[in-house]
Amino acid sequence: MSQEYGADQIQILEGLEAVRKRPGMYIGSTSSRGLHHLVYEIVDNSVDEALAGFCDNIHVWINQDNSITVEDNGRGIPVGINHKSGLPAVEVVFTILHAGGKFGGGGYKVSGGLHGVGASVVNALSDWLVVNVYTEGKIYEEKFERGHTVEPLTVIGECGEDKHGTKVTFLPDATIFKETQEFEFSVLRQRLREMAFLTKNLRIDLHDLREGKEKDETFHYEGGIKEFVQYLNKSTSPLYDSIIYCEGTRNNIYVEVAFQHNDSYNEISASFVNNINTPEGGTQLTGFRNAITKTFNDYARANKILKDSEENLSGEDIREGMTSIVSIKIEDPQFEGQTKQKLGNTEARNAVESIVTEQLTYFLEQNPQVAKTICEKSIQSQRAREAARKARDLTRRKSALDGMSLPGKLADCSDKDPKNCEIFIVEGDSAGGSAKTARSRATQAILPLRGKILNVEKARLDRIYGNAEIRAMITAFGTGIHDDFDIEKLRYDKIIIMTDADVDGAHIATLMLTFLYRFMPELIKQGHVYLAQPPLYKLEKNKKVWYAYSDEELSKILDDVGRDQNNKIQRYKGLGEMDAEQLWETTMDPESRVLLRVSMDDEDASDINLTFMTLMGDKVEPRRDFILENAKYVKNLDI
Ligand code: TSJ
Repeated sequence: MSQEYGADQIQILEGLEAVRKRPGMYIGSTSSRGLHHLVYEIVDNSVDEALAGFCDNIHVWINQDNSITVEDNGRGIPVGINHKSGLPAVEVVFTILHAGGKFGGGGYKVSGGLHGVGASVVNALSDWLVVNVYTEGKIYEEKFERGHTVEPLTVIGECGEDKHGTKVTFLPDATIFKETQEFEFSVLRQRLREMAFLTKNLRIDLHDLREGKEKDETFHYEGGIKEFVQYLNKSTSPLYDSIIYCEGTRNNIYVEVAFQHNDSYNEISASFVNNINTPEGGTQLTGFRNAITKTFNDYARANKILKDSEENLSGEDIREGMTSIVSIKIEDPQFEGQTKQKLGNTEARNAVESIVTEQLTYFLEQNPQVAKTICEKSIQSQRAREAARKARDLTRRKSALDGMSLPGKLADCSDKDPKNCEIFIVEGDSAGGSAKTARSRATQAILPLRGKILNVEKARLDRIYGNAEIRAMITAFGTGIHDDFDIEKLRYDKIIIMTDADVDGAHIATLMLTFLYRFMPELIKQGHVYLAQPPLYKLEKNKKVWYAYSDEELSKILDDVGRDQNNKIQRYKGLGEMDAEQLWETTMDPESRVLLRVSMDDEDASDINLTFMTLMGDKVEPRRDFILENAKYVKNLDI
């Protein structure tokens, strides 16, 4: 017995050392993303307890010292001795790799992809960690440092018999998370909100206790994913009031879907398995799509909305402008694909398909007005798609015939090696004129665009293809779009969006980014898209000139040169106020300019999808926030 105990101890040490040696293998990375992942790992355990029906409140605190506390009101991690190891079960959870979920058995577990590696990984990557269990009137405590027990499990006090739950506090190890140890409220908020949407009746409270950042937020959605859809559609105009909702259990798979159409032309869909996002979808999504395609076509035929002679509505037509959430809970999820983010269980497809077909058929019969609205919208989409196909075929044939005629407004560069070339997309004809004069002809091309470009979130494909500015960009870049996209054909290494440094400019840049994101996302993913940074101020003093790109920079310069009446300060309201020489010096000259590269990693894609959708609605302010807050811009210093 004691020998066995010793052997287990050695195994424990090896496990935790492995985690510290290769943290990336267990939590993806040691960047900010990995740091936040620690919190999700812990919270997932409490959410499991909620899914099992024993917990309805979770608190998360960001403490003053940047440690994190997570507390739930569940049953408490068992404190009894685990037979195999001779250790208290709670100690096993924190010290043995992959021990999570080994006992207790049954039920749906939040686990898949990177998740579910468990509390021992968080423990191994924490400078220190304290766990408290409240059960049967007693408060238990155990303390760890870098994964090793430093104070064994002991009873440290008493609590009311009614109190029960688990509390974990940990400080991430700064020697592992070298890049940053600082948690971001907004990042935690995003994930915790999602968790609350996906777990009806679970209340999650997030508290920031850090000095100057004190904040509290509660996430509690009795409507669950119905409220999720409402939230995603909040900045659009829904086409009808109801949120269509189906729920049921088949073959031990719990299925929930909710959807609603809005006045945009994009489909927004997110699917989850055991509360884990599956950006690549999988069988559950296939089941959902099959069900709605079949059910709407059957309804439209039966009610003569679609004539016998007319073609079936395609799935795409029905899903145009649809916001949907598919969430299932399954005991043994199988994740497939390169990134293990795609559900493979075929029984999930059958469960979703049959539940949705059954309940949606009933809903449509009960709500003929809503049914008619969706069918008619789908028929319009079908017609627009047909028109778009014709327009697209026409442009394809045209480019094949005349060998791609470049847009008339484009001032192209002379160098034919794309690696050396860049294109400036410039807001307005007058700024475009200055840019054409200023540029370095060999390597810099200029494409001026008139006014605000079309918001592709708000237009159907036929209109998008018909839009002159958008066609100009597509032909100038050379890559084609969507299925035709070929990065090898890219004619410029850098696509630089150059707009005024004001709210309108930021809006135009966002519209441009939206177009690129929807039609040529690879350009962003592969880092070819940049934002130019025109200066905000020009300071002249004693025949010398300084440019400042922010208010802080201006005041720094003023500190240096002194604040007196010899200072001539000009605030640039737009690119048009600069002459060609100034524009070159401050914004275009590769030797002196500052560019921001627009970045997006694959893992972010689904979040960004949701973000775009909520931001491309009718309000201007949130769009601007997108530019300032949500997009990740990497300052590119070596260009
Ligand atoms: F994983 C963890 F240790 F980090 C952690 C676990 C952290 C936090 C904040 C909470 C939890 C947790 C675990 N909350 N609730 C539970 N529940 C159990 O571990 C549990 C309790 C009872 C039984 C049983 O079968 O009686 C089974 C389990 C899994």
